[in-house]
Amino acid sequence: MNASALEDFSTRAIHGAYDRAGHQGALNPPIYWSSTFAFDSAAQGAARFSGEAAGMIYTRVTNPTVQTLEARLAELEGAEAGLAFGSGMGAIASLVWTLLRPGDELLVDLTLYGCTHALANHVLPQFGIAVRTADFTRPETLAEQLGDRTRLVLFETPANPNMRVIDIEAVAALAHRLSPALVAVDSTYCTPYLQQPLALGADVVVHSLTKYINGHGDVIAGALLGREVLVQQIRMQGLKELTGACLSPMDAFLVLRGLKTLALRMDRHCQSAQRIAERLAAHPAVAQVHYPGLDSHPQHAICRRQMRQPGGMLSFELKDGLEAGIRFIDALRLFTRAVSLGDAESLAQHPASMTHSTYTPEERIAHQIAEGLIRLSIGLEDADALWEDLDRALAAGAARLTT
Ligand code: 4LM
Repeated sequence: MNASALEDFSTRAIHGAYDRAGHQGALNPPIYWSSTFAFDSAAQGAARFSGEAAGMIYTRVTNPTVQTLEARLAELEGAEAGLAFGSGMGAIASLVWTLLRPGDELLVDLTLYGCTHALANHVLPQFGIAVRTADFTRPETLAEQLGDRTRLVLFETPANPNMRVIDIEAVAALAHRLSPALVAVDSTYCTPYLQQPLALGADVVVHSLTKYINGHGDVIAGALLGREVLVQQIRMQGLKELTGACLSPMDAFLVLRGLKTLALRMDRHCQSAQRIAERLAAHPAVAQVHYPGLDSHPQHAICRRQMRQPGGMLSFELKDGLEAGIRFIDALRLFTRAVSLGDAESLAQHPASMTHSTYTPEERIAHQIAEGLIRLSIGLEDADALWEDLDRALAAGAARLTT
């Protein structure tokens, strides 16, 4: 959290991987609004296809604006290479379809974003891929789930929506010792500003750029960062042939624009989330607050070690349970009732019936997603105004019970 690291991050987020000299001095990377690119000769086209010559082919594979975003993200994440996608799910699907074959095993944490959970636990088994689940907050329980057939280990930290924090270094070391698996971390909640999984031993980082990295609620996008050879394999199989989930040049431009203010925005999200988490934890109607910046969080020490700050997301449960929670959500005025996260606008949603409705009720119990859990994405509005809204909605949630 020192000042020079912050400055260095912001400088790279604003200037990284873009040379104005090649673009007539344009301050911002131009939007290359073209689906295809001309070859000077048949031989040049063939050489680009075979990989012998660099250069553009077709925007599903690469595009100069998208390439600038990929290179800038790689620089920020400390990766050899990056690959952008049309959504976070596009990135995750391209990763798993490239790496996994029938007979392979995927090991995932208990808690994943609802659609990642559905892909792993409901879809992949239909294609002969065995999916194992473990509680990654207890790395000692992972050993029995890892073996020669484990090809990929995938987890989020902090996990959506219950904010469990996973020790990346411990899990990566164990996975590499006991299996040939690649370790992939979905770092969407953190962005490279708060957490650097590759430096802690992970092989791949995935992001939904839709969230904090774009930050303005106007783009759906994803990315994957890792070693050059792996990224190229996923580009030419997962992205080009399996999912086709490419990012549009306009959306790449918007994400590059959002990236410029990422550090500033994250500082504000984190500061406000910490204040709100503390006030919620002290409120008599609240049973439990899940925020890694609180001393009471079970992985508070790991958060302090692994994250620059504890992030802008939190979730909580009310003493009066689900019905009070629904009344609370309906009473909000400044918070927007919506899924997604990381926008300027504060958002509130009910995971069990919304983002995590892909889990069966039995799975939600087994995977530690409480029916009454409420998730907040703390935006960039004034923190006191946000608290006023929450405080009033908490009173409204409780009031109905007594009448
Ligand atoms: C949400 N999340 O939680 P795209 N990884 C994580 C996520 O939270 C998400 C994705 C990947 C939510 C969306 C509605 C940790 C999404 C998927 O939405 O495909 O960019 O990212 O509210």
